[in-house]
Amino acid sequence: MTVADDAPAAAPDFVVVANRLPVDLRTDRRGRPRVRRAPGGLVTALEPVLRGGSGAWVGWPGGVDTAPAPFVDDRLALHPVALSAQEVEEYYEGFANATLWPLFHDLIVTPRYDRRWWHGYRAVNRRFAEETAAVAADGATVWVQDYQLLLVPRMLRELRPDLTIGFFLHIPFPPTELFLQLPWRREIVEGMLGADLIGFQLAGGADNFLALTRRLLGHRTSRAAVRADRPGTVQVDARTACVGAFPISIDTAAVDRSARSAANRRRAAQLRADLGRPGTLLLGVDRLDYTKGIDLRLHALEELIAEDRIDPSRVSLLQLATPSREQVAAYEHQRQVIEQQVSRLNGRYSTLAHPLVHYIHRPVDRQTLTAMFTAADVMLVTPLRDGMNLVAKEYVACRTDLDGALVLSEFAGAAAELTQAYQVNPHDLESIKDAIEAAMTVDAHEARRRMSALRRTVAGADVHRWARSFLGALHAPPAAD
Ligand code: GDG
Repeated sequence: MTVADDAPAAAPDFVVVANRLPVDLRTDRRGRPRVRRAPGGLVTALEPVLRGGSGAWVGWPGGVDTAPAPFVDDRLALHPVALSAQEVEEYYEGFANATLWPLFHDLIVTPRYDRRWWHGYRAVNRRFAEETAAVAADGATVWVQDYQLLLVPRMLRELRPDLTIGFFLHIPFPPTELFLQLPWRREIVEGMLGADLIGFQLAGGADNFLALTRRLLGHRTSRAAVRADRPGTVQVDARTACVGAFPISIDTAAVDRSARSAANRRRAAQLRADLGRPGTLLLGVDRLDYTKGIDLRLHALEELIAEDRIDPSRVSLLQLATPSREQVAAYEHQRQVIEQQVSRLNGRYSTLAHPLVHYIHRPVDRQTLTAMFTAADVMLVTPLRDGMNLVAKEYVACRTDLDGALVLSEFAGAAAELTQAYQVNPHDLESIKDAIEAAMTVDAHEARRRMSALRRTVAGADVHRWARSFLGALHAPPAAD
């Protein structure tokens, strides 16, 4: 569709605020702006709520300096927030992805504390808050997403005290000792406390946040540790903010359906044939990010081969590493490390008929991804730190045949639920090697037992339940301590 389709009508009573709009903006051959829906987990989860009443989404459309006027796409009102090249550098690449991202992932790389970036971050957060304040209906519900927008809840509350404001953090929330490094720690915590409900993936993150509000701001909090079914509370002046754990998930039924289709089975079989029918197909699917531990699994594979525990002529590793944040230096460095490892492994062990590592550094479509999950014998998810990791859940949802084994880092949020996976400590290379070997050699009965249990977990807690439980808690009065 072209962008100027139609303008939003009534003021929305439910507004999602996220760094990105759920669309890609492009220009067609005649230079006209076009939008293409870019469906992600969040859109799927919120679709019923957004379309049920009058819903809107505020976010950056990507690109610099240009943003179309607000428009409606398939009954969803989209409100683009334009960013200049300098704002992208300071707010997005800088403060969000080179300060907060490494700090919240336990300092895997050293965060940079740059005052210029901080000022850019604050200014862009203010723009998001102002746009949202101008859009939302009287008494509307607003759901702010993730670490790019930590200041928005408070800014929005000051502009529009009539709103009900929820905030959800998709990445881990670090322990107090790490968080306190941040020069602007007070403003960030006060920013988050502007929400009525502050949601984390795990109870551990919620507990870290409660401890921080006590220590840094001296707020009174509920003493009990947060459980999934019982949020904690923080007393912010006369107001009570709730703090809870809401582990995100996937649209399990939809993934299961597409995995079962005859077309997907054909694609998966074709994929294995194209890869030379390896005895065992290992798979990694990640954004190319230093938190994901892609280098660790390559290292583990190299040692397993060197120790004669894996026969390189019988195994293939398919590694999809989608380009991500390429302007940030640490990402460029991680790419070099991974690509050197892939070359070394292939140089040493590939034959003309059988490449050991198939490395793809570009995005693939969802159908291809589903076929990869369906075709792979062992899925490798080895992050050093990860808020949840949806790839692990998607793999499980695709294993309708109950085959396949999941190697999963203890430091991924998903490990709390996926206890039947082969769990590893990613800091311990021997533990990764042992788990890969165990997953490759497990007998069929044990493999099916584990996969059935994993599938029950992922079926029982899908993304619709996640959205319902967050929004339910947002509208429930805080429980007494
Ligand atoms: C953050 C948190 C948390 C990947 N490559 C392609 C592609 N993907 C899809 C995957 C999956 C999604 O992207 C990645 O989600 P993850 O959860 O694995 O990781 P992050 O991007 O780091 O997400 C994370 C999440 O937010 C949600 O709260 O779980 O911890 O870091 O769905 O399948 N999809 C397509 N082509 C690709 O090439 N179509």
